[in-house]
Amino acid sequence: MSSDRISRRSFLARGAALGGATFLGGCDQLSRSPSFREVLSKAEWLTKNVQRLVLTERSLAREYSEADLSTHFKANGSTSVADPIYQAMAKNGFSDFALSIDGLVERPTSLKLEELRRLPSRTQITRHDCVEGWSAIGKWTGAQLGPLLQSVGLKPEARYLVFHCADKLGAFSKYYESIDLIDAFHPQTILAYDMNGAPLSVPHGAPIRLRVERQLGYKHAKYVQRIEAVSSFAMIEGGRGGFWEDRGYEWYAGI
Ligand SMILES: Nc1nc2c(c(=O)[nH]1)N[C@H]1C(S)=C(S)[C@@H](COP(=O)(O)O)O[C@H]1N2
Ligand SMILES: [Mo]
Repeated sequence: MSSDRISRRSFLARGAALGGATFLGGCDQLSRSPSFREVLSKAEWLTKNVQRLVLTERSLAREYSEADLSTHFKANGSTSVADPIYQAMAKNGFSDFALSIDGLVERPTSLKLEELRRLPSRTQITRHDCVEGWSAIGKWTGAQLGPLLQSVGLKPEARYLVFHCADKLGAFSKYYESIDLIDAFHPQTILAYDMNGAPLSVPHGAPIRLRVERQLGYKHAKYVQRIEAVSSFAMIEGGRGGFWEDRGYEWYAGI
């Protein structure tokens, strides 16, 4: 992170020199302007990571109202899990489920669903965009990932979180995904256990799925069993940070 911080500081200094306080204060609005994004994306002195920090660090994905909720929300990718242990847990309403948080953390933790439900939570109505060309608006409630990570304590070497899922997609390997710490600590990044006011159903990823609202659908890992903090995902599965990334999709799938 330190090189990002340094470049961000020099970017901000440059920004201040160019546009002063208005530039910085209007950053969130500007970041939504396509021409502004285009200007930044052409600036040779700005790395891709720094653009992401500056453009999206604090900005929230758009939130909608109850009236905007989709009457049908497609379930996509895996819509069930073959693993018999998972199926037994589903029969018991996931009362035996426990989420593991391990890897580069100070206090490896295992959390029951009821414990997750007692953590600081957030409810948000957002639009889910799938690369396959469909979108749907849903209401999600879940534990905010940031405070949870603070309580387990990330080690200084941690740079990414890997979400290990219970399902296999077709005959292939298990689904997994990863995000960086910018997205991990973003207020809208939650481990969702409710969808549209009811416990998450199996087709939508029960008992918990990730919501990382500024990215495309495939980043929103369903059936999350384990969160692993890592310094690099190069040694995990195909090495590109996700099931679909290993098959050619972008790792950062910004909307
Ligand atoms: N574990 C797991 N997570 C997954 C998938 C999957 O197949 N397995 N599919 C992804 C894709 S491509 C999309 S669009 C969304 C679909 O979420 P939904 O079923 O709630 O619509 O989940 C994502 N997360
Ligand atoms: Mo998707």
